[in-house]
Amino acid sequence: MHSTYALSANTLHYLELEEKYGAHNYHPLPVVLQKGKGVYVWDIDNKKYYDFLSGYSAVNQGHCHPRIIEALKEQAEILTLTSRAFHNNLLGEYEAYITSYFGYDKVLPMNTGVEGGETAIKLARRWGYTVKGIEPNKAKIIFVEGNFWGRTMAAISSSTDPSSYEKFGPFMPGFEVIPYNNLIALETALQDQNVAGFMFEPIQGEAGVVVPDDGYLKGVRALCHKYNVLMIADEIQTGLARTGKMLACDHEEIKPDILILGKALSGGTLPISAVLCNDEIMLTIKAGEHGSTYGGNPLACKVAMAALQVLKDENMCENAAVMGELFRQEIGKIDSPFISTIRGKGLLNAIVIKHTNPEAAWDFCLALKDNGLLAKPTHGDKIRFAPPLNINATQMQECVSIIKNTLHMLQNN
Ligand code: IF1
Repeated sequence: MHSTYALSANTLHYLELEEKYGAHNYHPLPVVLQKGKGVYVWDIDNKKYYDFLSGYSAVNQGHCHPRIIEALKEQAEILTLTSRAFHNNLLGEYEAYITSYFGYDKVLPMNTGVEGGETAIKLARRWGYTVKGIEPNKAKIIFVEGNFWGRTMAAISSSTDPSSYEKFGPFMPGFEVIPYNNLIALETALQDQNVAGFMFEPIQGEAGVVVPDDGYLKGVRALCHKYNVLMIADEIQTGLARTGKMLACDHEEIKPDILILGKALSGGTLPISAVLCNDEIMLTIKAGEHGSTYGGNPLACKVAMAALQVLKDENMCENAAVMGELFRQEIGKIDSPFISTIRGKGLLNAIVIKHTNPEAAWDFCLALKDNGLLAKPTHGDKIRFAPPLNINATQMQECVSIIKNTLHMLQNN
């Protein structure tokens, strides 16, 4: 099947601008968005779509959530950035708020998700040397195959995806990669006394929404305790109500030693990330040893508190759980030879497309776009379905119909 629609001249104009003046480091769907509200976005020709990507889970609260935008606007007119050379009147308030929200002694505020990951690794290495007693420069961090935590040199050094790391070497030493969802491999790796931390996503996002077996998280928790290794959970994508619980780790009632948050911490308004842990770990980094110009700025502090409060006040965990169940149930009922799998938790879901044409998932997303729903394929055959968490049942049923009808088109071509 191939797409039969034509792009508007207006759309082509924006595509050409980016093509000519921007780096070619992305391959977006050919849709140019100009407005968003809740679960909807509009393109430059005013066509309305359901957003089933939610900015890779950065807009869990929905586009331009009024309370988050109000916090942003209000604080933008008062004070936006002081740097950490001075104190500001919102940092302490935010730190108290977020640590009590998640139950940790302390927080270290950063900006992008990948900086959160970098920070977690620095904390684990420092803890390894100063608390666990690892010999200088011997600390190891264990990762899992299929991990994704960003684009910095450290992040790609742990990657098993050639499109992330190829021709960017040399890489960061002290990293080891083991299979995901495999507690035997983890136990073997943790026996090495030089291991300081195990960093992983409770559900793998980029890998195509890979949900580990029940009991994996509990098993990881127990093994990390047994071998005195820090359990580092990257909840940048899975956290903040996305999977139907505030954190994906909550599904197995376990608490990581280091928790990394990002994306929806700002509801999609600006880059805000956070690393949370207890004093034994956090206080190993002293003044002048880590930080960032924008980390903990008053604008971010104000926005993050609003973004977190909205998740609770609007029962987004519960809604994500119920709507996710509905989505998987309804998609599961569709009789199509082109769906080989539907999987996920809460509103972090993916279907795997089975088709002789390797472009089928991409073409399917183009057709979904024409029918008013935006989603993006990953790794060729997987499509992530992750709408904002305030989607309601009527809207979800309409989206299921769009997906169903689009699948029929795929069949007929
Ligand atoms: C891109 C996927 C999502 C992440 C986890 C850290 C980060 C990410 C678990 C880094 C970022 C992104 C970035 C984006 C694509 C994307 C993604 F397709 F790769 F899998 F979300 F689904 N940990 N994920 O998922 O956060 O530094 O970007 O703020 O284009 O690279 P960041």
